[in-house]
Amino acid sequence: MPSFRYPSAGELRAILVAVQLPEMEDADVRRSLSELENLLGSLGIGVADRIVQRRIQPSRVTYVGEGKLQELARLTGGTGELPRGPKTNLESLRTDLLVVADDELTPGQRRNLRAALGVEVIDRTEVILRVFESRPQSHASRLELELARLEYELPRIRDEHVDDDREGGGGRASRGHSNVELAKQRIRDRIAYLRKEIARVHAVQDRSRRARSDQIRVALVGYTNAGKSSLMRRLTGREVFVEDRLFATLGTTVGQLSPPTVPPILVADTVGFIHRLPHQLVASFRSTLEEAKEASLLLHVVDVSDPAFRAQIRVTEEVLAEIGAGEIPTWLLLNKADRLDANAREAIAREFSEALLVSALDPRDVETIHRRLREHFARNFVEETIILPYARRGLLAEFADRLQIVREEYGESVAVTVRASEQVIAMLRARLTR
Ligand SMILES: Nc1nc2c(ncn2[C@@H]2O[C@H](COP(=O)(O)OP(=O)(O)OP(=O)(O)O)[C@@H](O)[C@H]2O)c(=O)[nH]1
Ligand SMILES: [Mg+2]
Repeated sequence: MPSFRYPSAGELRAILVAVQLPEMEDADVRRSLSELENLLGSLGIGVADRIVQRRIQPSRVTYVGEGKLQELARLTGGTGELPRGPKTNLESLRTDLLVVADDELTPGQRRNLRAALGVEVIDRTEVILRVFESRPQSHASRLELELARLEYELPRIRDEHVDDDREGGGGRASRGHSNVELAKQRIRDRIAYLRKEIARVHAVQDRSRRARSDQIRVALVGYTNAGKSSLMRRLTGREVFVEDRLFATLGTTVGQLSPPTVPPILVADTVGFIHRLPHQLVASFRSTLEEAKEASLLLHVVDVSDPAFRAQIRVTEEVLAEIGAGEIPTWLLLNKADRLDANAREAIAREFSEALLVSALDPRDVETIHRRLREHFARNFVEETIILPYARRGLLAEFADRLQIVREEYGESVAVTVRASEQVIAMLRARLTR
C-alpha cells in the first residue's frame, strides 16, 4: 500500500475508497481509481492514498466494512463511530482532507462515513458533476447539467438540511420537516421546468439534424481526452475547444471537411465517453449519442499513448453498442502516435493492423485521413445520366452541394451525367417527376 501523504497547509487532498466486488478484476479497480484520480486532478485535488476492500457487496451502512472503516478513521483522525442522531457536527470536519468513494453513495452511507471519519465525503458522481460544471457550457449543456445536478441532490436534500439544522429541539422538528418539504418542492418544480426547456432545445437540435440527414456525415467519437477536438480542428478548420483535461468538450459541433469536397462531408465533434457514466448525466450526452447513431461512418479516436487505451476502446465500443450504433462502419484512429517510440509504434501497428496510427499534430496524417474519407465516400457514388427539360435545370443548383456534374449535353433537353450517392440520385429523380 502506498504510504499516506499528509496534506500541508492550504492543500486539499483526497483518500480514494473502492469496494471490489467478486466479479471485478484487480486491474478494473486500479483503472477505475486512476480515472477518478484524473478527474480529481482536473479539479486541482491531489490524491493522498487509495484504499480498496474486497466485499460481496458494499455495506449498506458505511459502504466499506467495519475493519476498513477503522483503518480509514486512523488515517483521517476521525472517531470511527457512527452518529447517534441524524446530525454531524460540520464544524469539526477537517478542511484539508476529503474521502472520495468510487461508487455513488446513498445519503445514509455518506452521513455515516462523514461522522465516523470527521472529513467531508463525496462520491464518484459528485466528482464527475463538478468536472462538468467547471467547463464552459453551451445553453443546452447548462440546462442538462443543472437537471443532472438537481436529480442527484433531490434524494439527498433531507440529510443536508438536518445536518445544517444544528439547534434541534422538539418544537423545531416539525418546522424543519416542512422546510425540507418546501425545498424539495422547489427542486421538483425546477426539474419540471428544466425538462420542458430541454425538450424544446432537443426539438430544435433534432430539426437541424434532420436537415442534414441526406448529407454525408462522419462522427468523431471516443474516450474523453483522446484528441477528437484536435482532429476536428485540423479536418474542418473549425475553432473548437481543445484542452488537456477530461471533458473539454460538452456539446456537439458540426463542420465541413476542409478543403471542401463535393459533395461536402460533414464531421461532428462529440462529448467524450467515460467508464461508468453517472445515469443522471446521460441526457447531457444525448446530442452526442444521436449524432453518432445517425452518422454513416464513425471515427473512433483513441489516445494510444495512454497505458489504459485498450480498456478505453472497450468502454467506447460498449457505449456505441448500447445506443444502437454498434453496426455503423467504424475506423479506429490510434491517435497521439507521436508520443510512442519506434518499437511501440511497430508493435501496435502489428496488433491493430486494421487501424490508422496517427497524430493530430502531424499535417501528413491529417491529410491521409482526409484523403481516405474522400476516397471512401467517392466509392459509394454511382454515375447516372438524367434527362432534364430546360425549364427544370434549376434543380441542379438545388442539388449542387450533394453531387458532382461529370458532363452536360444539350439537345432537345439537357442530358446531365452526375456522380452522387444512390440516395441523392433517387431524391433528384423524385423531384423531377413532381
Ligand atoms: N502529443 C499529442 N497530443 C495530442 C494529440 N491529439 C491531441 N492531443 C492533445 O491531447 C489533449 C486533448 O485533446 P482534445 O482534442 O481536447 O481531446 P478530446 O478527445 O476532444 O477530449 P474531450 O473533449 O475532453 O473528450 C490536448 O492537450 C491536445 O493538444 C496528438 O496526436 N499528439
Ligand atoms: Mg473535445
